[in-house]
Amino acid sequence: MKSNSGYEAWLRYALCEDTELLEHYRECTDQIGVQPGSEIMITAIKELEHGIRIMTGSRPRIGKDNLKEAGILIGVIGNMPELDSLYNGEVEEPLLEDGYRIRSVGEAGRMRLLLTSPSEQGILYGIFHLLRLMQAGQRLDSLHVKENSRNRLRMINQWDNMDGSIERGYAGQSIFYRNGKFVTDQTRIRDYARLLASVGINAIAINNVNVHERETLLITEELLQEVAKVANIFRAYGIRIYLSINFASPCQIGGLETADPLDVGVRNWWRQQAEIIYRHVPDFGGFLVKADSEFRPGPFTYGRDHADGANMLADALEPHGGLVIWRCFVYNCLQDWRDRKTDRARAAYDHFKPLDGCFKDNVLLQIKNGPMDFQVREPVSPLFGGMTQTNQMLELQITQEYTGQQKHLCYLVPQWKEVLQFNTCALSDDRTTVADIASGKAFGRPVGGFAAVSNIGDDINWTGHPLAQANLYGFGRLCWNPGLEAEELAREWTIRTFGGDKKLVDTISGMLMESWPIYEAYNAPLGVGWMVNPNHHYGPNVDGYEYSKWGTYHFADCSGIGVDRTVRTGTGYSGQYHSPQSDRYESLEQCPDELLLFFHHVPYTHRLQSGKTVIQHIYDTHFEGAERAEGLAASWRTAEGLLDEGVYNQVMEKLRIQAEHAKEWRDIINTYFLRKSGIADDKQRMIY
Ligand code: GCW
Repeated sequence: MKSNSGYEAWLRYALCEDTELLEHYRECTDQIGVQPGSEIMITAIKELEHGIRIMTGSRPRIGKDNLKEAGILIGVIGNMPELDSLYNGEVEEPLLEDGYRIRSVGEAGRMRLLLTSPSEQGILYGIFHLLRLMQAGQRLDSLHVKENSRNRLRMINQWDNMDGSIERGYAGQSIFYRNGKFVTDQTRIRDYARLLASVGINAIAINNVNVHERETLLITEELLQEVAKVANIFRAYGIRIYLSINFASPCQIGGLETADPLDVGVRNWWRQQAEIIYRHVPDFGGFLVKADSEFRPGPFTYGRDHADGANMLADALEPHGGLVIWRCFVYNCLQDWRDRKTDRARAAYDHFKPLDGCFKDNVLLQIKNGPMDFQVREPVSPLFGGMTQTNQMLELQITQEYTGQQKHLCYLVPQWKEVLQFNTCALSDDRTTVADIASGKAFGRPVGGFAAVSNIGDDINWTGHPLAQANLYGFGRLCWNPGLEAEELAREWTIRTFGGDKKLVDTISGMLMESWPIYEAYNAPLGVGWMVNPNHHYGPNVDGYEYSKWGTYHFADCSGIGVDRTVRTGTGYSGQYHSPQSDRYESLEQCPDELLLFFHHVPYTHRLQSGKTVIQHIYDTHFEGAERAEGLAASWRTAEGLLDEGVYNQVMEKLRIQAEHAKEWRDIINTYFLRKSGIADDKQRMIY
């Protein structure tokens, strides 16, 4: 078995072991006809050649002179008459710009494969699709593939700092920066671009949204040449560069007295800055902005609102086709823990709902999946469905800040699927889901998409935990098609990374699929969140955030627990949803068990819909969660010998740590609630 450092991730090709299939692949791929193209087409053909050479063991002949005998014809629609003539012009839904078709045409013995798209970018995605099929051992003689992405923006956010650190990073240092400079050897950046393009990502913000002093200079001549070099690398893979900007730049680096978005001097400064940026990076994507949030500067300093701020930047970028992606993570981060009126969960909606329709068409609001901050479980942000005249993007977190920090296995795709499928009930029709709102489809917006905070660093396997790669993979595939199922993606990633051994694929995809429920079971109960150690957010600390300024409370006392967010007697947060969702959350009887403590303060003896009391649910889930974490290690043992020993041992060690730590979660949370409530565990299990 080839040694597997994890570096190749899911683009790990291996010689096809099925002789008949190998013969079939060789027949199809030995002659490939392509039209010459630009750098993305060159990238695409290089990828195709690389994959075919390894999976068939022979180098395909690729060129423009063999179109007659070629088994595969690849070209942009209109650039290759041979290819266009072979399409019998069936009337189909048109291909979007980066969509693609793969068709098997002709009769047995003389099958040909046609791969076409309106753009070279679509050809690149089509080629990665074809290679994915070959990795999965699919025959190529009856393909009828037509793919259009559901999202125009499919974006990664790097929270990388130029000193080489990564905020909330758990996989080593940044692959982009060291000691205030861009790294000189950019091989890893290219390999990262390749991985991202292979799952359809087409945009990346390359610096932390908390823009510190050095990173503020990324939009200046001093660093733009370096930015341009990185932009060139990503451009070859169809990925556009964005920069997180510091709203106070006009003061900090522009020598102005103010950063007031309505000040003419400030507006001109940003316009000039945009000119400079686009001279270096002609296809620069735009700005990602965290403003008036967690001590970052913003329009509030000048008594302006966030539409003033975003639109000022949008004016500067508009002549160049740039976008402003403005984050909605805005809340009072100096709350007094005694104050029961201020509710952090309400903040984003209270700030932005009144501004619906006030943003320019090249502004998108980037909204975290939940109102708090990437907890193991949160309700969907009511901003989705709350705003119908504003471009939006969904922000997810792939890096596992609150979900085990790549020490614990936690496959997040099932969580993301729940978010994407959530019906906001914003329109009378039956489904106004987060997926359709974020993509722009629900309200006919000109632009939309998904973004996520990356989980990679310079660890050789990119993500620290070898199996955490499945989260980066799953995010990219869901950006392209939110309809893909979590289990299908788990299996797809496993096969491409570890090969197709059925027992191995069943084991790993099974572990991935149960890992989020297991993690949730031993974590904060019933959606209340925040029972973590302050600052680093790792490990159990039930009162870690109970007296903090961050609005992160559970209000547990001797008789009950939970946050009353009802309209009737609480903070009124549940009223930010459309009916019937608002009624469901408002009602003690109808509120889903898994979110009960997010919306209600209840006695420990309150009976859940499951029939259990809250306190017994806490004990049962924490004992069960720790047991099932132990079970992950047992499952993994059955994979020994079926994959690279180094990877096997690395994952085994992570699972051992996780099982130990799950016990810590179990015992600390159970002990806390036994002592607080005085209510014994029905099953008299060991609690300290
Ligand atoms: O997730 C939290 C993190 C911060 C992060 C912030 C944000 C980049 O604790 O590290 O800052 O929210 O999303 O801006």
